[in-house]
Amino acid sequence: MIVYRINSKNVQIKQIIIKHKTMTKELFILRLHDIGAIKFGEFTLKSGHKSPFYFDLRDMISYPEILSGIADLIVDMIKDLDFNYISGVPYTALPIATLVSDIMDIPLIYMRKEEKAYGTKNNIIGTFEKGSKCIVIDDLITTGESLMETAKKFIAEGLKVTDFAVAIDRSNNIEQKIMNNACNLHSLIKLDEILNILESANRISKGQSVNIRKFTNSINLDKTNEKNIQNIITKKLLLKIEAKKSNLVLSLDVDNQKDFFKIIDKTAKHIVMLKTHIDILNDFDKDFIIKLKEYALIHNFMIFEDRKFADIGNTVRKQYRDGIYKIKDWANFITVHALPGEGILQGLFEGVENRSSFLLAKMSSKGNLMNDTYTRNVFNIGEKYSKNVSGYICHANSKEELRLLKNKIPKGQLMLMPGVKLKAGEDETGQQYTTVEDAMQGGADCIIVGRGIIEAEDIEKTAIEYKERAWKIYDDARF
Ligand code: BMP
Repeated sequence: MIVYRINSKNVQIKQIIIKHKTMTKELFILRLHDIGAIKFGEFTLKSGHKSPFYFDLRDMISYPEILSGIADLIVDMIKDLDFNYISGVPYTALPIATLVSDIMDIPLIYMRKEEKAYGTKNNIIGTFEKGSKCIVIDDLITTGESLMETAKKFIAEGLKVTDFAVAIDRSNNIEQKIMNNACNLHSLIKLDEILNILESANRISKGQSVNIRKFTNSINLDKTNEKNIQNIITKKLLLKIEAKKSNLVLSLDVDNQKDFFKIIDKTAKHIVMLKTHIDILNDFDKDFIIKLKEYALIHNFMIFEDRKFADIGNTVRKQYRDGIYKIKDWANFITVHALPGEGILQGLFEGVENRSSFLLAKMSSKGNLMNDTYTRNVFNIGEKYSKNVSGYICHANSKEELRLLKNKIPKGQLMLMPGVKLKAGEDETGQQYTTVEDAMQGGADCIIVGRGIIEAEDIEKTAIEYKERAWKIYDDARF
């Protein structure tokens, strides 16, 4: 069979000859079952769940007609997409990608499995031009995490990854929805189709396929219904997000109480949290806290003091409890730098009930020193102290980069994004702004907005606009 493909970069028409064209999806599945690449029984997954089925496509390479057949089917699926390089995730998908590259006459590159430090160039095998587009092929997708991990490495080497092609998608559509926000996922065969094919061919019974469907549904439910969340303050926040249909955190950085409460009057109904920098206020007094707590109660929002603690445990313990602000007494959440190590969380939360924090994982200020390793270490500390850490403050300049961060966040913890405005840009001291859409499509649970709202001509109308634009994406992305 001959198909034609227009390569947008070189504006040339390529003739692609699919040699075999004898492979169909149905035959592919039956052959995988024949060779034991699809198994039924009881298998323990990495997550600890007991699965009634298991896929392992590694042995496919010993069956040339299956391997070249799947390559043909993938070519058929991706022939109209725009990319300059083809890559496969080692090891299983690499031979498939090699055949696809050969059929389409598009260069192959791949990422080393044993990675070197990012940015040294040598992580990618093959030659390529920076800024070009690469499609990544994988044999199986379950959570999408490993594909996103691969994409991140390609992006770090200067390539664009906008499409993934996978042979078997066992994610029951859940992860596709997640991935689609950052990259397009093209799945050749979904779990449902596999079950239908095997059932029609009497390879599995109706009962077996019902059990498998129940199993995948229960796993997906388990992932999304917050069962993982042990931190009760996080649960409270999530309930308020639902109740108020708002992901909006207002950053109320003004220097006097009059302006402060004037702005709250206009926005309280629309926000899920109010973020303070208490030390900005010139006229702070005890009554301020009493009034603030009343507002929070009446309008059902939480209070979040953006203190950014960053000292040794013994010092932050006092800073949190004492001084004129006595932050522990009124702020549901605080922000904390994990830089000093885990002692900071021990000092802050020892003996403290009903309080939680967000760790700064990737700041919005240009040139900040939080590199990938730092961010990863922050997630590790946060995961260990999840009783007192509700999530992370993360910023990225695009939804793709943000999605990569989101995928690293430990289960049950949230991602809050500052540096958000209706339009992307930068202020005069390097604060970077990303749009509401990018923030939410990148997976933010809440957006933190300050000047975008408090400096607006019509504060209430603007707060509603931020709230509605964010909520629409959050709500649509749910299952
Ligand atoms: P604005 O939307 O006006 O730029 O305000 C953002 C708020 O979020 C500020 O209070 C700032 O201190 C805070 N913030 C941030 O901008 N970037 C970060 O990385 C972390 C923050 O807490």
